[in-house]
Amino acid sequence: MSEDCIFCKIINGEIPSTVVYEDDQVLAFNDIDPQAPVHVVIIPKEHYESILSVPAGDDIISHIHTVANRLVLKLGIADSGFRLVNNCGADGGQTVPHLHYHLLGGRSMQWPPG
Ligand code: DGP
Repeated sequence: MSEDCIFCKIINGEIPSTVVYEDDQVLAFNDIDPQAPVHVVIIPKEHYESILSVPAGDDIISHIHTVANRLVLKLGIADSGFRLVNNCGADGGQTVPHLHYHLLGGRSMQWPPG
């Protein structure tokens, strides 16, 4: 846990969120500013500042992808397609310094992203 981290506060219930999935390693909740009909944020319960902070051999990224697969089925976006995004660092568009993946679906996506 990191004291000033918004996502750590969501994990410990200090900040409310709409949780769509939880297990001992991750929490997934609806984004406060959805960019698509489905926009879920998937985070590890352990505080890593970004993907660069994850130690080699840690299986958290693999687990997040497994959870994303479950969620696309649960949320009905498996057939139409979806996007799983990790923003890393300032130029990557990361605004919350707690590792997270965005799961977006329910509309057609554009490429390249802005
Ligand atoms: P990023 O820009 O990749 O760091 O994405 C951070 C996302 O987190 C952004 O889409 C908005 C979301 N977010 C920030 N604060 C909160 C919050 O308090 N509650 C929820 N549900 N989402 C939040």
